Amino acid sequence: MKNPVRVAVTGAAGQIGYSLLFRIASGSMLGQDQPVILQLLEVTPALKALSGVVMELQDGAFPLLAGVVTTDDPMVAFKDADYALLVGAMPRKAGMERGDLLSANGGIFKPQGEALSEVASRNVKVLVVGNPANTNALIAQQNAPKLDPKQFTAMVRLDHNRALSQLSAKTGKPVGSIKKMTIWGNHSSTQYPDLSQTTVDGTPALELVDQAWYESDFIPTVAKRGAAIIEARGSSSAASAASAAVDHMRDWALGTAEGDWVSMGIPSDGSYGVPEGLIYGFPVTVKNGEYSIVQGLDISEFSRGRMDATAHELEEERAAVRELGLV
Ligand code: NAX
Repeated sequence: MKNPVRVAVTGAAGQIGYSLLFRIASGSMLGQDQPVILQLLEVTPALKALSGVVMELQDGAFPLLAGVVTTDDPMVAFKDADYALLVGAMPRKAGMERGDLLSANGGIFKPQGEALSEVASRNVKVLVVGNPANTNALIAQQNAPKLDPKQFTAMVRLDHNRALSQLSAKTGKPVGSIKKMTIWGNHSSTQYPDLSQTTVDGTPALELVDQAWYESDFIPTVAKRGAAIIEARGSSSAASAASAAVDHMRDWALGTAEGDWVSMGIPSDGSYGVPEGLIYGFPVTVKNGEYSIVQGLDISEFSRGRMDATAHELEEERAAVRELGLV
């Protein structure tokens, strides 16, 4: 058995936390030979609810769960953390302008970035789930000068998984037969779920579906799936979001499958003409805990337009948080 690693989770008493913590404790994220110490951060009023979640974690009797810390102090939650999943965020409320939303989230992600910079493991892998995830990741990253910017990522994996399942349903082929799916850009309605490289049982996906379905059905269904779930369930996606977070971290820690790739929101290095520094969804492979952008893909005119539109939205968000002095 390996030595335990420390996994920090923020917003741990929330909906996503309620699924996520149990998946991490069970070994789904880091493997069945990897004990974990959970370091859970919540706002002070939610600590009581969190203590109930901790009782349930204890009652799970997970052999890999080597300890649980609960706190309302980021400096405690992130101390020596090897992995940090930043789930807690300020949701958009009715009538809230984007500037208000970004400013409220700046109040969360700036101090969390600073705390990670000071006390986390020097190799910490950070995943931001809380929305607006890409720009929250940028805020945390820009306030963590002692860490490598590449250590900060945002979650587009739920969109990636939604795209796999939509294509699977359309073609009648299992999800496992689908390779090389990509979500480019922002985790928002401007995201671009790209089938141009995707294969189903080795056949190009775009030979199996028509362009009209791709443009008018597939892309909007994936991009608006979150709203459809709120409409049906009365609350936003939680278990599927937790599952996607587990997938993202597992692949980052343990590597991607040969001959395939996954989508991660990562700092752009300028690849594919994406403005440098934006936290943007790219196709990536992972080896030895390091991700690399898949290079050399042909970008059609259709793809170019979609990729630029979502980049433009992220540039606007970046300009807004710059103006607020958050980055
Ligand atoms: P909940 O409102 O159920 O839980 C959020 C929790 O975060 C609450 O318990 C709250 O007390 C806590 N929190 C707030 N500020 C905090 C702080 N400064 N430090 C620590 N904890 C804090 O939301 P939930 O459904 O769990 O969703 C969490 C976030 O994930 C939201 O921002 C949501 O929009 C986002 N999502 C992101 C997705 C993605 O694909 N990137 C998909 C699912 C989800 O919508």
